Amino acid sequence: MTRQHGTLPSGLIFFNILNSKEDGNKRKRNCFNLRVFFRRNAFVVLTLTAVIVGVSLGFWLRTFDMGAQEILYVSFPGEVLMRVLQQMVLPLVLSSLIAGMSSLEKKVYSKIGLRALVYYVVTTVTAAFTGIALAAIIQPGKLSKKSEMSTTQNSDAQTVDSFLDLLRNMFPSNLVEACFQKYKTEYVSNENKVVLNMTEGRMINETIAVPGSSDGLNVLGLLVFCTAFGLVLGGMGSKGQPLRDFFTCLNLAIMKLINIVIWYSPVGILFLLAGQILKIDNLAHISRGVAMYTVSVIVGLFIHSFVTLPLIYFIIIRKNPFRFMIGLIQALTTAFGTSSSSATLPVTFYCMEDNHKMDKQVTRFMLPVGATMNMDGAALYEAVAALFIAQVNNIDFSIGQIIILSFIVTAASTGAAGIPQAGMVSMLIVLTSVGLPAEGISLLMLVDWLLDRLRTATNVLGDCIGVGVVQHLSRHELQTPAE
Ligand code: 7O9
Repeated sequence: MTRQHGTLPSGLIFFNILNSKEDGNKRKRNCFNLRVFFRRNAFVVLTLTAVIVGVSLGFWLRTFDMGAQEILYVSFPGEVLMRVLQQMVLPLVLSSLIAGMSSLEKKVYSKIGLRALVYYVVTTVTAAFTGIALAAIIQPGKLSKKSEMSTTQNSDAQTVDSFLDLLRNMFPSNLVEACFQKYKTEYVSNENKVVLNMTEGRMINETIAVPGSSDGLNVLGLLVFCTAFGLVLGGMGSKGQPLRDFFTCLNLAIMKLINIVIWYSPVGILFLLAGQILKIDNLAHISRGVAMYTVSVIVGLFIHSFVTLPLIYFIIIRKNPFRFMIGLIQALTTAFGTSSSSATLPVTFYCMEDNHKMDKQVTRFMLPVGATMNMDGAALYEAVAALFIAQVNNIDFSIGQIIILSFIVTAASTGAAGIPQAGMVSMLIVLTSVGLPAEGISLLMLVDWLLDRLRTATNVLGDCIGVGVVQHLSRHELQTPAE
């Protein structure tokens, strides 16, 4: 039987409690359900309380004028949460992708893959256009003075190199290294070669590109390898069974571990937020332009999360999208607390598989891929940011340029995880590609701590709704539920 989804279990349970005409058996089940109901909701209430207490604690502690060292101590319990969550990511991604890809029929995974791809492209492009429309309507950049900007350097060559880095990272030369390092082109000045700059008539040192690396999981490389490996394993029939069992078992064990460590997340989120509030510089320094830009992004993320995505969910599944979203509260608050969709991935898995009983065959493939490549919030943010910088510099965009911008923003957000130090670089790529000055990024950095949190929550929501939609569309093919 296909699994039902889209209905929060606690919602069903609540309905059952109200129904008094039931036989003994059902009543017994209700007693059990009541306990589950309180357990689940206690967790959600705890997580939401953590956000409120964390922010309040932060503002209260601000009155004490703390130094950097003290702020570090306040955030420490949050740091532990980040470490624990990030620790789960590697085994989770490996096992879920290999177990997921190897358990599916060839025909099924190609259909799921295609549907996921269409969903990702459609939602990301919609997000980009939402951002473009808002920036055009609100025009935040018209309020800002150009003098507020400082310069950052970037050249076309660096944009090309970032793209090549993305491809290099897709094919890591060493899998063990891919677990902790990405390839990154670095630039050193070539001492032997000093060239004469003809236009300005002065001598400059030429920089050359050399291979380098940056710390962090090379998730794109692992994604490509695990998908290929899983597919091959799936095609091996009974010979591949031991390894399939191994990865399925690893995945189940990791999920059990996540079910335990997740209880620490309210504490971690509380202190992460308190620490963040302490770190904020004086808000009075933010100019009106930047404030309007922040508002544009927030309104855009709000529209995408509460109108566009729920509408897509409703049109396809015909169920209440907000009820679905209630089951995702833990994942969304964790995304807000950690501002990282990869660190949130364990919690996302928990919400989708435990709260919503989604088909593991879909989650195992779509959640890691979604966390890496589907970033609606980032696309929206980058679109608003690019237009904001264009407005600050009095550059008008034609319709053609706007369409190009939407494509570039979609591509940049999709590839972000493959580029080292992505946040900034991805934004720089967008700016240089549409011919905007790369200055002014420092202006955007002022409010990035808030916008990053919000867009991460949107990114995670987009991934989850995608799983719901793709599972619904693939329900006839997914007849045999995975363990
Ligand atoms: C936001 F799949 C995983 F979990 F293994 C995974 C691991 C690493 C997935 C993604 C990554 C990763 O490196 N992601 C990444 C994301 C790297 C650089 C930048 C970004 C973009 O981040 C978002 C944003 O800034 O808009 C946001 N903070 O969703 O995490």
